[in-house]
Amino acid sequence: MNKIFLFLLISLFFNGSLLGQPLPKPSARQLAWQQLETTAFLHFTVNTYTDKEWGDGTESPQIFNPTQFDARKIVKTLKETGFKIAIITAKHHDGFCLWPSKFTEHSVKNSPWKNGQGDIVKEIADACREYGIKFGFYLSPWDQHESSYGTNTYNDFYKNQLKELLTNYGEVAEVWLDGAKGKNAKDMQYDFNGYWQLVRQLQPKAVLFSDVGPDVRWVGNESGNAGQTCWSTITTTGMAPGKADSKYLNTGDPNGKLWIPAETDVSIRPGWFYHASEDNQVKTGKELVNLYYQSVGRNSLLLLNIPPNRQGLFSESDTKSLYDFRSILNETFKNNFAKGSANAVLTDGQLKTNVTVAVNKPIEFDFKKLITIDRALFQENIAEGQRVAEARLEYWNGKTWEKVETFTTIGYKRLLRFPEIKTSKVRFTVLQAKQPVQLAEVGFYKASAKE
Ligand code: FUL
Repeated sequence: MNKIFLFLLISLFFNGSLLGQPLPKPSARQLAWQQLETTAFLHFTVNTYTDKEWGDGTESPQIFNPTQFDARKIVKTLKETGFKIAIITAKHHDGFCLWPSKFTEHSVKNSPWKNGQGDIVKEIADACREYGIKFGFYLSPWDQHESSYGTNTYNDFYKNQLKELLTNYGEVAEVWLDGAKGKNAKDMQYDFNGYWQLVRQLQPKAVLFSDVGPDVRWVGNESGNAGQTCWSTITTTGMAPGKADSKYLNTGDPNGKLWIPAETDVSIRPGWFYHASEDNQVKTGKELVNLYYQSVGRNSLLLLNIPPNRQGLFSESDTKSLYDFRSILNETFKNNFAKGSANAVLTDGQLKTNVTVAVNKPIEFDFKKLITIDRALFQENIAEGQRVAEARLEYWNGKTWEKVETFTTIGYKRLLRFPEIKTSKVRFTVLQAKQPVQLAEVGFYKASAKE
């Protein structure tokens, strides 16, 4: 057999196509993570008591005293408002540990809270298990308290802490590794590969977040805005946590070699930590819904931070916004007009049952009566990679097809918001794609009046 023919045969076998490079695809843990959609961050530490956003490591553990801390109450609220994971700041840049680490005295064990016998991380992890949501933690590599910081020994210290968190608190679904570092921080090389190996070895199901993955990347801003174009693929050559182009992270790269989807972290308040002075700046349910469209609706995930207050509870205003947020979303997405208007696999809620769509071959959705809609949903079967590069939605105005919107990427989920239209049918056309599109889900809705 001639060599070229053999090569073509092998690539056909492995790629299923001769169209080009095989598409990057998510791992099982990435696929499960993407489907969580709304996830919660809990920023809590000595900053809550000093009214700072970044502590400097000199804070006394004596100031940490959340007298009414109630993990079950916090997690119950998250569960009831549709959050699928809670990620707690086990240690922020100030180095104070919310669990009684054996490797430092700078922790809850030297605080008055529960006479030094308490463990915030454990209570959150236990509550997550009780209410059936996933648990994750943030462990800042930058540590302003620990004296070994800036030397190689610090990498061992960090790994020891990581090991405690990975072994003593049950299943961990996400590990959040922040690349942030103050300008005056001592220079040091973090052993990222060593950290990651430990996570893989001790919690193989956990996804690892850092600015540039390996499993999940930063969306490039803290305002809750994924790119209008958002690819789940990037190429990380020359990048590292804290050293990446935020614009590139925001949109991803259609030619990216690795599957590293974007996570949109944003706070319900101006700051990440609780400050009484921001009590009147809590985002409303309606504003949170807008963030949902800008993150989940653009092939990303919403990681919403709700910081516990000094008592150790969510403030009432924050809780109210969470319930409003969920009730608006439930109302908007209750009735899918696509049901019964096309192939049933497009509304069965499953990625793996899908319809293959070729470029420039419209699919029609015939509602058989006039309906009013102002929202649309599209999902690709991302298990086989992200394929749509450009698509168009049109509606029948009684005489001809009129454009609703032309857009770029879909990926796991794309939500469109447009002014109300009355129509009896719409059609969807893929204009550009990397490979034949596996369209998994479609929805047409009339938004809640509360949006
Ligand atoms: C940043 C940190 O510096 C902020 O304090 C916050 O934790 C945010 C989520 O990540 O890099």
